[in-house]
Amino acid sequence: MLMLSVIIGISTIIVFSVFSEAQLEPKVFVTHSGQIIQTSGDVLDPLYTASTVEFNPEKYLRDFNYGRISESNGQTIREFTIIAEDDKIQEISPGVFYNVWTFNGTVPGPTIRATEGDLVRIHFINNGSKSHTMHFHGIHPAEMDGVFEAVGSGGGQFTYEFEAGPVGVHPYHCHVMPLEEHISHGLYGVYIVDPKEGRPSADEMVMVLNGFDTDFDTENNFYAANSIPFYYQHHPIQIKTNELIRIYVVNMVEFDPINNFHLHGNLYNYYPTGTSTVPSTYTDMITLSQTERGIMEFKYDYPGKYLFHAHKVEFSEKGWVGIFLVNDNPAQKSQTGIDYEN
Ligand SMILES: [Cu+2]
Repeated sequence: MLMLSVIIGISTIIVFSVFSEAQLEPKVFVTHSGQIIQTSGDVLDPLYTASTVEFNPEKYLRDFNYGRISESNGQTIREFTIIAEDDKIQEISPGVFYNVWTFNGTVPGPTIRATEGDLVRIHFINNGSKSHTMHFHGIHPAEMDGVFEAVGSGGGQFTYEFEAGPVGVHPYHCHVMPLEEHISHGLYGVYIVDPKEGRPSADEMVMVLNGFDTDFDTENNFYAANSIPFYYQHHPIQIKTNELIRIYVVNMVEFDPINNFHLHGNLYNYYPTGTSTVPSTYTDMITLSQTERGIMEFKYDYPGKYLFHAHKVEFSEKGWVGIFLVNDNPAQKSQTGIDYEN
């Protein structure tokens, strides 16, 4: 008994002393742009922090935010309040905790959606410990670009206001230097501009391709569609045969020059940036550099389980892989004429 207590006591001291040193030690690294970054060495203990992020990729997938709507002189106004924070912890993979920087508490931030010509007004509040901004891709005045007007930490505010356009799918992200630090920690999201006449009805979803460098060596340790590695492999996305699927896909992976999207058992129409109503290609594989994005449209003829993943195999083996579970849709017969119900 005494022996056991001594062993437990010694191992506790060893484990916890190692643990505390690792937490307290600041780390210096050089970014790809040559900037030198020092981590604070602050103790952000996931077991005791109140700000642990619980992110639900299932909810995020089909969650579109249309803002608070009003009207002025016939123009629709959509207002959003976006709060930046940089002190949250997220369990990226079982047992791997990472300091995420968030817009409205999640990585990615909320999907902002408007129709071309609407007035988009973003009430931005920076509750972080560093300066942050919101830089939207799209067309807007220079002072709304979120680059030269850094919004100060601890409650700084800025109102971004611009007319929604052009039609398509665009990223938004913080644009404070060093950019790769602010982006790789998670300050990004998706901004969709719908055409006035709308698009054909579809089962719509958003996929942000992202990665996490959890050991600060400027290489990603995990990759995902929507932040949690392997999530949609373990929780397949339920869709139906012969139903139009529309995916707004945005690549936000930092550090790696390319990413890609391969779909199994099918091909998709691809609209780069979503700006044209005519697809540029019909394929099962696209390659995207950072912030490249587009709209994918497809239907499945046959029910069953189909993988989708990066065809950069390293990325798929580190988490960027998922499954579509195609359920038979009794309301419609397959184009092949086979009725799967019978
Ligand atoms: Cu920032």
